[in-house]
Amino acid sequence: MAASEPGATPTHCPYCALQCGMSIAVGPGTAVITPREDVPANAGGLCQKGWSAGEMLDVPDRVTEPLMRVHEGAPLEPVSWETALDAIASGVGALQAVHGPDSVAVFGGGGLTNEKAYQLGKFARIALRTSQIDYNGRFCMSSAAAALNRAFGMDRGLPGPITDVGDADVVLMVGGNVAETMPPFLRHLNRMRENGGALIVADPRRTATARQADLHLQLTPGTDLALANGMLHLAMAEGLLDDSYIEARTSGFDRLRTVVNSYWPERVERITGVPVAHMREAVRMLAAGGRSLILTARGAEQQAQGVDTVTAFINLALALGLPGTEGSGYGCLTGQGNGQGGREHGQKADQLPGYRRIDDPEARARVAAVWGVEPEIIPGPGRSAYELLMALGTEGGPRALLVFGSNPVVSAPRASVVEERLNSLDLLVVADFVLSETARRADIVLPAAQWAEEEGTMTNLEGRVLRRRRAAQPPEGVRTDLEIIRGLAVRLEAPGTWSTEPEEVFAELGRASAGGIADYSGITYERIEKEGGVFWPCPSPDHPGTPRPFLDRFATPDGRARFTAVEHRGPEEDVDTDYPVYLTTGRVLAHYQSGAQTRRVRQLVDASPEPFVELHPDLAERLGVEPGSLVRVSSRRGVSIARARLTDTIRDDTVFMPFHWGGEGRANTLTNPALDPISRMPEFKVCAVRVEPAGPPVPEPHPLEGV
Ligand SMILES: Nc1nc2c(c(=O)[nH]1)N[C@H]1C(S)=C(S)[C@@H](COP(=O)(O)OP(=O)(O)OC[C@H]3O[C@@H](n4cnc5c(=O)[nH]c(N)nc54)[C@H](O)[C@@H]3O)O[C@H]1N2
Ligand SMILES: Nc1nc2c(c(=O)[nH]1)N[C@H]1C(S)=C(S)[C@@H](COP(=O)(O)OP(=O)(O)OC[C@H]3O[C@@H](n4cnc5c(=O)[nH]c(N)nc54)[C@H](O)[C@@H]3O)O[C@H]1N2
Ligand code: SF4
Ligand SMILES: [Mo]
Repeated sequence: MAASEPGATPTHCPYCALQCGMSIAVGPGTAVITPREDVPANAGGLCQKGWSAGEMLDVPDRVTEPLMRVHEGAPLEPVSWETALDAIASGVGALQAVHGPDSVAVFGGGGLTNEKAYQLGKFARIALRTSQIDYNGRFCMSSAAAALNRAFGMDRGLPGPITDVGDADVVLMVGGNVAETMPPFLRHLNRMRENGGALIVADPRRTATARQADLHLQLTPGTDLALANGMLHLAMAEGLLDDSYIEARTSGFDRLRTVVNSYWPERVERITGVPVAHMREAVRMLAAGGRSLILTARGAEQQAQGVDTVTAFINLALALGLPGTEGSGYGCLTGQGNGQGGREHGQKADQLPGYRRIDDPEARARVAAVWGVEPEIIPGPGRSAYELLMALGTEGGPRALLVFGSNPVVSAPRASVVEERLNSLDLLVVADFVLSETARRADIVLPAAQWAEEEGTMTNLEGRVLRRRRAAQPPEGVRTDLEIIRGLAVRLEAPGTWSTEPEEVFAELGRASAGGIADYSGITYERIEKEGGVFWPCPSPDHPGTPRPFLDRFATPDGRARFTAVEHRGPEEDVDTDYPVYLTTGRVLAHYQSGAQTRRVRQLVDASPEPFVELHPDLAERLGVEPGSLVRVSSRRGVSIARARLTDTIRDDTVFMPFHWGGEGRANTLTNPALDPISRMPEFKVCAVRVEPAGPPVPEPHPLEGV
């Protein structure tokens, strides 16, 4: 893989799961980024965030030395690494001596490289001996992951290479706004449409993605499950099912048929607001296409019925005979840079590396052997992310928390209570590049190296393992996460080896994953380099990798995909007279996640300086809200204030807020933490709010003021 500029290092973007290929040439105070043509995901494209990613490397308020408070309430002040790491080790030791191993918890992130995610999971289990570890992927991929496991026996985001999207005849995108969340993905959709293919989008908003669609299903938030069952009902009624496929490759259809019978079109139209004619047209298009893909993203998944919702779309795909055939199928759009790898190697509460279950005795024995410990010392499953955050500082809950790669003060649901829980801790440690809203509350902050300052691997949304390359040295005083973890493991006298060399850690991860579902044991840095990435599973050095895992059989015990009959339950919190409007939340192009990174990049702040509330002009008129004025949005959890942005692209019963900001415009002050019973995913995408004018139009803020 050649760099596109002499002296530039070929690598991948620090942000989302598309993992666009880019080359970066870092000089004193400058970083020049050029998109790579040789990476299929972006094929020469980048979004605004990718182009400006170099700026993050030397933001003025980058943390470059460890910070600590000498006592509670004191300001964060610089200390040496020795002081900081000793203080963490002794704090952890003291708490665990009195309250047991589970009094210390770990919170990871889907942006961490495979090596770091693996090492963090191992660190929690055998250095801290705690069961209390989970990560922000619980807020992201957990519903799709659980549904994929249930139906196919394996959780691989896309069913094949991303170029399949361009080769498709029809793509149904449910709750995904790739025009803003993965702009170069549009190249694939555009290629499909240039070849005569059609795009269908299901979203309560006519987003930049929906505007490109041939058909837009503008459903009520939280009603996707009913839509899927309704579409399957129509497919049955119109004789569009693939009976021989159902017979040969699936199980459980009969029970599903009974449930879906009651989703007659007019009933579904009433629930979803989508006209029957549109549903019928969508089903006919999907069934007629030679190659049809159904894709879901967070819009359909971040619901308290998210697992069943994804299951309902998988059911539809299976009934039409799509999964496990070349170029067709069901897939979910993974979100974070390493959202896929980050959910495979053991930072999840119930998981060991290789996508193994932590309660499986055989898995424990195998992983223990690689770690050089007795299986008995590996703890059992812990709490899911939101439940973990809620348990902090409570009777029997963790009293210390170590955060690597997340900013839950902005991104967790019902965030004001999350703040209270963090404040009640005896010890909060955050490893980050900057003082995020969460780091600002920490007792100890550890300055970590960034994407372009270290080596590692990322597994993109296709399931392709890629190499992230070092293009610059970290600033003096900054350490890599692997170095930080080692520093702590050694002080805690942990068993096993704690390499700080990513390639060595990757080789160990490979051994620990061998024989598991996500088997990386045949992948090496050299192969990734030579082959332009390797698709897992890849169980041996001579195995070619697996771009399309389900062509011959599904990963279930009998090789068949499983239908599961699912019923629409509706959102946990519906609108009523006190809270008469739906709130949904999501993303804008210029900002990434909690905004900790992108709110520090000038051109991104210029493009999108502040939080806002998107609402329909008719709703604004009913509420007496002027364009550009501040509105107060209240839910049963709290109140947020942000500028009103009027647009007729949103339903008039729904408002939308991006979640990229903390402070008074924080969307997550409002969101409902109702959890999916299986995945424990919070219902970020629908709750009930009241919207009121909060003042006259106000001037636009000064760029970077919101940092
Ligand atoms: N610019 C940008 N890009 C990103 C990120 C970012 O923060 N910023 N984050 C990355 C990550 S981690 C993720 S997970 C992905 C997320 O990528 P997406 O899933 O595309 O992003 P969202 O904006 O969260 O949600 C997508 C759409 O769901 C719609 N929606 C809301 N409620 C519902 C509903 O009930 N049903 C349906 N069908 N749709 C609904 C919203 O209107 C929104 O347009 O993006 C990745 N890329
Ligand atoms: N209302 C609402 N809330 C949501 C969502 C939504 O759609 N609506 N989406 C949810 C989703 S899908 C997600 S993924 C979460 C994400 O939300 P967060 O977990 O808060 O994600 P980030 O903002 O990416 O936080 C990453 C933090 O870690 C730092 N960091 C990045 N890389 C590294 C690293 O390699 N090492 C270390 N030590 N630090 C690092 C960054 O500077 C940043 O402060 O938000 C969820 N919250
Ligand atoms: S689409 Fe995602 S990976 Fe590509 S440049 Fe933008 S943020 Fe980076
Ligand atoms: Mo995400």
